[in-house]
Amino acid sequence: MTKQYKTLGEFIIENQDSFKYSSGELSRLLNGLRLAAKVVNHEVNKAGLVDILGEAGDQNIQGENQQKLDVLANEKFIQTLKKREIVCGIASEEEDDFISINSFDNQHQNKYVVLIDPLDGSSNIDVNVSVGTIFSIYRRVTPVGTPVTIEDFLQPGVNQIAAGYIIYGTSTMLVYTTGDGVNGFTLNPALGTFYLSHPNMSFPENGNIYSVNEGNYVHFPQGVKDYIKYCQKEEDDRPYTSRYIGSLVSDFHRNMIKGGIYMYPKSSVASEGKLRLLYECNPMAFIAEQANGLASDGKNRIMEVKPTELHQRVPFFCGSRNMVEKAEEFMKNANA
Ligand code: AHM
Ligand code: MG
Repeated sequence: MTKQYKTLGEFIIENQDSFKYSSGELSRLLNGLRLAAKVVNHEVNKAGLVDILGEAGDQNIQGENQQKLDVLANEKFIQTLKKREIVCGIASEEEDDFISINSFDNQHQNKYVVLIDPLDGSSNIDVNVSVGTIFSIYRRVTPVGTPVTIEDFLQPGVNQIAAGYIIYGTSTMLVYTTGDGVNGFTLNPALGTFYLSHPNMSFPENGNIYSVNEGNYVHFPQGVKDYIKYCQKEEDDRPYTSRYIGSLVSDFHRNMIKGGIYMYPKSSVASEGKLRLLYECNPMAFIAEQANGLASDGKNRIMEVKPTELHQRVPFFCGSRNMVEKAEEFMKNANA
């Protein structure tokens, strides 16, 4: 007999009581993200047909303009979230400013803000390599009934009530947490249904994979250079394996399953690194911590960094607990 897997829809409903706030609303919000993920997945899967279907800027057969996939993903997520009367504001890596949402009869009653990186690693699309969507959900801090403000978005990661990612890989998966562990769901494309395939995901405490863009080595702080040399040294269980896809979601996902560390340090050419605190690092940090891993800026817990601007960048070290602690130790010792 074939094993019966739980669907994402069933899982969301079954687990909504464990959520301390208005659970029905969060369920509807997660269902909205699930729907948008399926639409974006459909588009990402067609990416290789771009020469046939047309480049961004061309018109397709219906006379509609073709869009770049990251722009399209941005629109799909925003459209889907706007339709549900749950979200009062959205901030996206693709938008300069946050979007305030309110309908005439709603009077700013919605309680949640969503921060999203609609298609992370999108430079990988042209070469048929995995990309992802990253999302993060907070309760607003300004009073219900008033328009959403920047304060609602500039919250530290510890305030997140849910976060997740979708990986458009050899199979498409949605992985998320509401603060009660991490669960992964794989899409059956024939049925359009996500099934619980990876319950209670967890980083091994130790790993043997390090993921960093070593082309930037000369620009890294001394502590990072020292840690990389440590990873490469022939001693104990080392040298470790180097794996870097250049797509945060994919590198993170592999490291969570196999054990490893992902690093995007600051450097002499990028004083805060590259990754965005609000759209990339905080959600991945929440997932990492819920999966027994760690996320740090090299010294401090990522989720305690107080954001000062929407598109703020931050150095990022994330993954298996012992590996992140070891990297921090090297940075502390080198005082860099
Ligand atoms: P993006 O938001 O412009 O796609 O950039 C984020 C991506 C991450 O997914 C990835 O880990 C990193 O940039 C790769 O950067 P680099 O090419 O500098 O190594
Ligand atoms: Mg990104």
